[in-house]
Amino acid sequence: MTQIKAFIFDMDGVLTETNVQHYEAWKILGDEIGIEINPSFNERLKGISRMASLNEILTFGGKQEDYTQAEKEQLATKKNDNYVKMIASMTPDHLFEGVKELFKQLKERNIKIAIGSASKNAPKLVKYLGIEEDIHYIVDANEIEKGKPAPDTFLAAAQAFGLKPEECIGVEDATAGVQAIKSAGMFAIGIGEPQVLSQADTVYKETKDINLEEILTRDNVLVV
Ligand code: B16
Ligand code: MG
Repeated sequence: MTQIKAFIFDMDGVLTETNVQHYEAWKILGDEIGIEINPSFNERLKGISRMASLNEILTFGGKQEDYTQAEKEQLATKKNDNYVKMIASMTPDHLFEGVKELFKQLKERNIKIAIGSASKNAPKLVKYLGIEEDIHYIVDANEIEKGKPAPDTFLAAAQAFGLKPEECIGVEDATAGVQAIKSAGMFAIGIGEPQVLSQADTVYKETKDINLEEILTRDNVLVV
């Protein structure tokens, strides 16, 4: 029996939705470099880093060899500048339903709360969403060498709290993210469709559906 001491939440698709803005910003960049992306292709970009997303787009357009690393950095910065402008209008109203209540339940149980997002803009989003005071630790995506599906993002949060992976639960909406949680050796809560997130230990359709009692009383995760 392991006592759960921390929850590590992904941001996009778990606490709020920034997928629309990411897509819009990539679409603008794609149009500029002659690669037309569509919503179905965009699904591949969920949960992966900015540079990994750009590489996916370039490969999709058959232009993976056309740019130097320095040029790619410039393209990624251009996309990010647009994205940052787009999310600047976000407010606490954009926080998904049920998140505040879940945070409250976790706090009552002295369970720490971390953000384990692939986004380098996570601190900005935490501020816009008005949840700064609820979050004990934000993983700095700039410091993560191997992004999701590698376990590093989730392990960084556990390490910051001085906890073992089995004392942490990760929450993710992307397959790459669920893979990251599982390879970190943590219990994985998926948000979305069970068929898509088949590697997760349990899946809820939306964040508001998470039943903390149900999770913490499972045989493999028991709060004592
Ligand atoms: P940035 P998450 C991810 O957020 C997004 O799902 C993904 O589309 C994006 O490329 C990535 O953050 C990096 O974001 O460009 O802001 O650093 O789901 O890991 O919270
Ligand atoms: Mg996500």
